[in-house]
Amino acid sequence: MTTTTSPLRIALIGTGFMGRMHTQAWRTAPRFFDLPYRPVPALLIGRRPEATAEVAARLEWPEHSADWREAVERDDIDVIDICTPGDTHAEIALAALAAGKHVLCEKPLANTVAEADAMVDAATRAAGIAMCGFSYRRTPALALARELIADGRVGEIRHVRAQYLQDWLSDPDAPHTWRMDRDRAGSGALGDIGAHSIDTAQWLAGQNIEAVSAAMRTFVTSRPRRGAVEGLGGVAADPTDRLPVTVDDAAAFTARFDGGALGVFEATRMATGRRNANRIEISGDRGAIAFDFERMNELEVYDAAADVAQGFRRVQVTEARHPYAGAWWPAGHGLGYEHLFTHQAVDFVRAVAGEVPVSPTFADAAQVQRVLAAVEQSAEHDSILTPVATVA
Ligand code: SOE
Repeated sequence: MTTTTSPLRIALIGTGFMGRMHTQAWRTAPRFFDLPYRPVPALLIGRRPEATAEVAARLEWPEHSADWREAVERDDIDVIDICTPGDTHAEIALAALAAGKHVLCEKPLANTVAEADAMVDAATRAAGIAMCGFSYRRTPALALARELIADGRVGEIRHVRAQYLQDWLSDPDAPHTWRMDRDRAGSGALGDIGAHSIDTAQWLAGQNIEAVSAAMRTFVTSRPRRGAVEGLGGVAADPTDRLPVTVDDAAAFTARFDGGALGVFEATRMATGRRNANRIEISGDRGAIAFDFERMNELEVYDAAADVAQGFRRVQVTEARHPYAGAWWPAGHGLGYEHLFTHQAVDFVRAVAGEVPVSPTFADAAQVQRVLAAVEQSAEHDSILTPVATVA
């Protein structure tokens, strides 16, 4: 089979890191995977007309606009791809779903549980599909881990340990961006990267988190206004001209899962030396798996029944039989971060055609949103943390 010529016309909203990443994904997907529709990047939307025109020209979007409503109203657009900060997700998604579009929405789904619930409700009634962009589900090694766990290779799950460690905010003069503004981003490290850990954990374990106990911290409470954009943050304009940081820099919590597992989570953008260490380890009575995105082509697997060569085996997840890997390069040649988004585009197009289930659904993402809210609520109420000094 090859990709059909039936087009699926995409309007993408957002010209930042994720907008560029999704653009690449829509273009690459049909070049490496056989798809039931051919994704066609049709319309790029950005708030700032000049900058949007520049990005559109560079990334070869045939049309661009400053008004996302144009994308929703046009009959020749099939998919609305939302790559904007969280404060706009709900409004755009609700309008897009009401207009019969298919929607792909970046994570976290929304800034509040109420918004997330409204999005789930709209998705339930919509003609189009609605998927949330928890991209790490599309890491071949994690998809393999899920297969192994579903196959019973880990057995009854007892422990989930997840850390998402970055360090791009460890410098107190790293500039202020929308990711440090609660009104725009909802929360900080918790929603930006902790949300990935929560989604991955629930998806791998097949269990939902039902209770948490949390502590959160903002180490740097103001940051200089941004000058040039560079990497995730950028370069400060004037270090003395500072804006308040209204989100967390780090969050840590323990969790109880509804299937009996115990979880320990940490999310921080201040783990010096850790650039993008999205790690998870799951231990069961028959074995365990461990993953670190900084070695994304590998999965560590432990089989408790093996009577020789005990210890974790480091499996290279690059064989043609491994999830997604067969579409790419010869074994051992490996993939990178952008491939997750290509796989996400592939699964989205296949879900539009009904070939695979939508994953994660808006309902899955709303469950993550509930956990985020519970973590914040727990961290706000210090009483949930037992002060060690008070114990007699
Ligand atoms: C920034 O922390 C960020 O780009 C997240 O927003 C992404 O979701 C994550 O995949 C990488 O880091």
